[in-house]
Amino acid sequence: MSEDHLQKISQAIVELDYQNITKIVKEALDAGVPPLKVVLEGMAKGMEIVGQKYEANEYFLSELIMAGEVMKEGMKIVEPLLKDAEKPNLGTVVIGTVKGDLHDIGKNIVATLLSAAGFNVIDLGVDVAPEKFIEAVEKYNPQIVGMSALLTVTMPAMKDVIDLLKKRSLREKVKVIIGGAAVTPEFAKKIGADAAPKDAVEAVQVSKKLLGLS
Ligand code: B1M
Repeated sequence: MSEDHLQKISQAIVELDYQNITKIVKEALDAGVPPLKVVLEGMAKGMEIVGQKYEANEYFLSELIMAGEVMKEGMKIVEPLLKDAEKPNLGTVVIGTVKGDLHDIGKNIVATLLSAAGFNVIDLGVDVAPEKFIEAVEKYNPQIVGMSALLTVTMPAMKDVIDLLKKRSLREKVKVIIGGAAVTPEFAKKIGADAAPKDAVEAVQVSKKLLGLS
């Protein structure tokens, strides 16, 4: 039953069904499908298929843009449900998508779940220059810096941020987590990040672990 709803959600993303995504997501939630499942096993799955179609030249840039809009529309329904009213204060996370990269759907989900878990999240948005990350670290004094990159060509910007943190003697003060479709634990190790959680759920678990909270 839950599988049918998830399949419908994924299909709505693939078919770029902006008109009906709200209704389909609401139906799934009303039927008791957990909000996180709707995001990770419904909408994100659909986005994966959209990416495959783009690679196969079945979809083009306009379809990528539309798929992003459909997912954002669905997220409007789910996001409030992921955020708890009563939260502990686990610390501050500064997060952003690195310079040159405009993909923010995954980063937003990570930010939402971190916030729901009790972190104070400072979201710098997309296309964030290394200097901006540093300014935010100096201003907000976070325990964690999180970076997202979806393009292989923008992944080196993560190293630029870490190098700048080192140069400004800030690296020891923060933990650094990185993520995005092409990011691997090996890459994280190579550039000197602390961890590369594979998804938003793992990002929360890893963040707590890095701070000795679990
Ligand atoms: Co683009 N795009 N895109 N795109 N896009 C990809 C990434 C691509 C893989 C598609 C493909 O070819 N199969 C490909 C990259 C190839 C590569 O470099 N290896 C690509 C390309 C090429 C491009 C353009 C260059 C296309 C062009 O212009 N010709 C262009 C680049 C623009 C730019 O950034 N400068 C471009 C543009 C776009 C849109 C703007 C149209 C749109 C983004 C809309 C938006 O984000 N607001 C878009 C989309 C939608 C995609 C795909 C289809 C879907 C991405 C997505 O939202 N996934 C994508 C294909 C794919 O990824 N398979 C593709 C759903 C999301 C929930 O997953 O972001 O992976 P994801 O996040 C996950 C995990 O990765 C992880 O947790 C998240 C949730 O569980 N995670 C973290 C992410 N960040 C994390 C941070 C953490 C921890 C975990 O800690 C801090």
